[in-house]
Amino acid sequence: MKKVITYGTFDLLHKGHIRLLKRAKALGDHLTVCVSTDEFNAIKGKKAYTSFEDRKYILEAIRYVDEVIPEQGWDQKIKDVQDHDIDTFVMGDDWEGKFDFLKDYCEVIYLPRTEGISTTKIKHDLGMQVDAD
Ligand code: C2G
Repeated sequence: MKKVITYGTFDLLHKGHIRLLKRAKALGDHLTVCVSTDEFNAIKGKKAYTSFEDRKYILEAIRYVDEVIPEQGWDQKIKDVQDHDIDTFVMGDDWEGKFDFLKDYCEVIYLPRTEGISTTKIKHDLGMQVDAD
C-alpha cells in the first residue's frame, strides 16, 4: 500500500484544498492529512475561523482522506513519515523546496496551487479580519 501525507490548516475549506487532497490521494492508496492545531496555527501566525476539532471532523468526511492527525510543530515531519510508513509527501507549490530535507526519507512532490481561491481571499471578500500572510 502506497501511503501519502500532506499538511495544512484547511480553514474555511474550499476548492483549492479539495483539489490538493484529490491529487494527493491519486498519488497512492492511503492519504494521511496532518492538520495544524490551533496552538500551532498561532506559531504560524494564523488564526483559523474553525477550531482544530471541527477542521479535523470536516477533513475526516472527505472521500480522499483516510486518516487525520494533529500537526503540533514544524519539526514532526520526519517522525511522521517514519511512524506512518509514508512513501510520498505532498504540498502545494507555495511551499516549493521548503521540505526537500524529507527527500532522504520519502518522495517529495509539490503540486500547483489552485489559482483564484484562498482562505485569506474568502476572509477579505467577506470583510473579515485577515491574518498577516
Ligand atoms: N492550497 C492549494 N491551493 C489553494 C490554497 C491552498 O493547493 N488555492 C494547498 C496549499 O498549498 C497546502 C494545502 O492546500 O498544500 C493547505 O493549505 P493551508 O491550509 O493554507 O496550509 P498552510 O497554512 O500552508 O500550512 O507544515 C505545513 C503547514 O502546516 C502548511
